[in-house]
Amino acid sequence: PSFLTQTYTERAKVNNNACAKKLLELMDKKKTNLSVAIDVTKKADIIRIADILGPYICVLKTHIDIVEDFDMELVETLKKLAEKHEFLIFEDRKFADIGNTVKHQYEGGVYKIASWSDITNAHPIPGEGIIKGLKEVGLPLNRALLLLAEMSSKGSLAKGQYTLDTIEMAKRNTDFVIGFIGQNRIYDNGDDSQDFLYLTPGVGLETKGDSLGQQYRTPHQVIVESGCDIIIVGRGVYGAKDDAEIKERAEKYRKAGWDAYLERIGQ
Ligand code: 6AU
Repeated sequence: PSFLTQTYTERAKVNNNACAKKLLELMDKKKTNLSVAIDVTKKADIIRIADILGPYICVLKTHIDIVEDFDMELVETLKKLAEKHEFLIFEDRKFADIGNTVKHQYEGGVYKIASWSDITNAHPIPGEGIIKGLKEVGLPLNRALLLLAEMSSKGSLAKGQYTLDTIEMAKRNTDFVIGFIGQNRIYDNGDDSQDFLYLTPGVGLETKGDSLGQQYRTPHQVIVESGCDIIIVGRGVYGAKDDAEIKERAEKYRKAGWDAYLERIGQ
C-alpha cells in the first residue's frame, strides 16, 4: 500500500535512516505530528516554551541565529529537554551554498549545529554538492537532512521542474535525505520505492497569512488533502498571551494534526 495510508509505526519499520525511524516511532507513541517553530529571541523564553511544549510535539524547530543571548548552554539544555520529553531537534538553517562552505557552516562557527541538531534543511539551488558537503559532517553523527522542495510564501520560485528535480536529488541521497519541506506530497504518486517525510510549514487555524507573504492552511488541508506528514506551527502556538494559552494552543494543533492523520489512514 501507499505510504500515505500506512501508520507512522509501519513506516518506521521499513525506514533505513535511524533518525527518520526514531521520529516515526515517537510520533505514534506520543500521538503527535506537530512540530513547533519557537521563533523567539531570548534563551530563557526558548527553554521555558520548549519545556511547556515537550509533551505535545514530535519536533522542536529552532532558528538559532535569531537568539540574542546564544551560548552553548542553550543547546545543552535543549538536548536535555529533547531526552526528557522525547522529541527531535530541527535547526531550520536553510543552507544554500557550495558543499565546502556549508560543511563549515554546519560543523563549526559559533553554533556548531551538527553537534546538537538531529535534523537540518537545505535549499537544492547550488546542486548536489550541498548534500554531499553536509553529509560528510552529518552522516557520521546520525543526523538527517530535509530538502526545501516548495515554500509556503507567496511568489516562491520553488515550484514545477525545480520541485521535481529536488525530489530526484533526494532519491540519489536516501542515506542522508529523509524528506522535504514542502506543501504537497509530490513523490508518493504510485512510486513507493522510497518513503520520504513531508514537513509542512504555513499552518494556521486563525489567520490566512501575515503582511510579509506567509500563507496559512489548516492541518486538515495539509495532512489529508495534501498528504503531508508533519505540521510546522510557529506564531499560531508561541504567539499566545501567556504560558497557559501556549499549552492550550499546542494541544489544539496537536489534536487537529492527529485527527487529520487518523482520518487519512482510515482509523
Ligand atoms: O507559523 P509561522 O508563520 O510563525 O512560522 C513558520 C516557520 C518559520 C519559517 O522560517 C518556517 O516555518 N518556514 C519554512 C521552513 C520550516 O523551512 C519553509 C517555508 O516554506 N515556510 C516557512 O514558514 O520558522
